[in-house]
Amino acid sequence: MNKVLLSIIPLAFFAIWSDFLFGQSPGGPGDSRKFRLSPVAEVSSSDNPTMDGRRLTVDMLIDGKLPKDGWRSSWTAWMKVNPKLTFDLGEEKRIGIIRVYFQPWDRGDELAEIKVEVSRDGKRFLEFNEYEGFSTERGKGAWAEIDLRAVKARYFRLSPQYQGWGHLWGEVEFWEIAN
Ligand SMILES: [Ca+2]
Repeated sequence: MNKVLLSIIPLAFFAIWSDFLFGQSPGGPGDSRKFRLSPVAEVSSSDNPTMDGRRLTVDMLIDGKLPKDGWRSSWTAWMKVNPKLTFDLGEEKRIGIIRVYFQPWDRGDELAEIKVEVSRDGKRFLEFNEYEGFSTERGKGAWAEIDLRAVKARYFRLSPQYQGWGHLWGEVEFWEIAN
């Protein structure tokens, strides 16, 4: 009987943990905003991925799937390159949170900074803010959560800066404020 219980507990723990990790609820407890995931119409990059660029394209950042941990699954990769990524939501939305699924490789604080610019027409971009402090365990995927509070725009440009190897990104989510 004890043996059976012991084998069930780790599975249950994993189920809770993975639900937390891949949960559909950004923000934290006490956040009065309600969110819904916004579709992204199109993504483009100033620089093509530097490795497997034809297979592991920027479109994989908006396919709703997450790469596995480690070297190197289906991560879209820029080695020693800082891309500028432009996301078109298709229409103007009020966005509260952007989440980036990424994996630091050489060092835990490899994703040093992300600059966010916004635009209504896709031509004139306004600098919104710069975000840092995305330190996490090397070789494991993690969500970087960028809190914009509430910004109305159709186009979002993310300019990440690396320190160390470069960038391994798996998904970018735009969470619209629903209330
Ligand atoms: Ca993906």
